[in-house]
Amino acid sequence: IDQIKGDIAYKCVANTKRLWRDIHYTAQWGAIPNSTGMARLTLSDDDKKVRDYFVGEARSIGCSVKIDQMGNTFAILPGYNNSIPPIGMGSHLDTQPAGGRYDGILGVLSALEVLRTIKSSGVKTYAPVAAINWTNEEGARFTPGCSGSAVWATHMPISKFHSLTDSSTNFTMREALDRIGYLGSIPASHEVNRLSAHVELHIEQRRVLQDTGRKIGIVTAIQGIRWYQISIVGKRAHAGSTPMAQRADALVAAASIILFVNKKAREIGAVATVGVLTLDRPSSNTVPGVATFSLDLRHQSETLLEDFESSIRIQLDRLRAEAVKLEAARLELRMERIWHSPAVRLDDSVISCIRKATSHVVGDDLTMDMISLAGHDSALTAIRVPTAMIFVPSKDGISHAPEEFTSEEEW
Ligand code: HGY
Ligand code: MN
Ligand code: MN
Ligand code: MN
Repeated sequence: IDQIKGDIAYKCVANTKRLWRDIHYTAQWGAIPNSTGMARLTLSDDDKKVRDYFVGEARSIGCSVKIDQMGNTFAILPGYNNSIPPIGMGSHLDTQPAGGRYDGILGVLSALEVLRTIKSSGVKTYAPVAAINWTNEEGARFTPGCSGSAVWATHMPISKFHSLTDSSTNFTMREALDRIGYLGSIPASHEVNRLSAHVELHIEQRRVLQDTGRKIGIVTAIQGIRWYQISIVGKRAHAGSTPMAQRADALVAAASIILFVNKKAREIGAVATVGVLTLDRPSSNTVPGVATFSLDLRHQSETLLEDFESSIRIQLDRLRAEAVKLEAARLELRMERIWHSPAVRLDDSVISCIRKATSHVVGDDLTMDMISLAGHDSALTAIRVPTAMIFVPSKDGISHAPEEFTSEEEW
């Protein structure tokens, strides 16, 4: 950063016009028609196209490109001393099923723009610098998310993710990677894939910067996330001839858990979301027999999340006990934790680099420290290397929706 502060920063005013063009040019791959929304699910044909664009642009400025077994893609611009692991600037190019044009995408494309700018400024960095696309951050098509960064960080084994199956295509993640040509040979967590540090530029996905009139958020921590799959097996029955007292209605049981979790989250200051709920062969005139739903819990304290999880398990026990009293006497409830992105404090040395650079570029009065309430690949890279994040404002705090917007001025 001293070097960047010293000379690159003066010469390296990124070309935001080119970055803006990249954002809107690449949006063609996965755009939701007649909206600014994106539906570029991981490892889809659209994801392949944007990956190929990223790789092509990186190679055109002299980067070497490495792809590992999770499809994580590292575009590396050599420095003076290439025996040092690269300084990584990463995020993700996959989107939610109805997401926006900036979540993750801005981070990868601005990293590419940094490489282009360093290259065209004629300055050589001491260590190599890499722009990184982490595979499947969103976890919409293959669940859970942050797959690429979790395996890279040795937080979870590759087997956990390669075997995930996409129910709509029946592809495993491994097959989907291979199908689009991004099943690399390098083990993700291998030494050859190491980084010296990781910085991620991301949209804030809240409205604190907007409301306080600041331009840059210096992220000091990321709250913890836990994902669960809850399945309830009751008893399919006729909607007309089954007395209420004899029902083991899986959907009613699910509803009572969802309301319990929502109430508890409000009481303890956590956030809880049920975003997916499916019934087994639903029918208007049949009592639901099987209900399965997702559960996303988040808070800055791992202890509080642990207690929250225990309280839900106790609630499931209560429901089981009540069901025994029902003449139907059958309600199986299962709660499986399928994802854990630990609450992390980010790295002070990387944070101070960002602070130096941002105070130089925008001035201290336009920056502020903040905690990320959204999850990011950086929560995983922080397990393995010094990591920190930079936030830019989100218009009205909207994200994971087509209306997501961040203006060019704010990059
Ligand atoms: O879920 C998250 O917080 C991230 O935006 N995928
Ligand atoms: Mn993101
Ligand atoms: Mn997201
Ligand atoms: Mn009938």
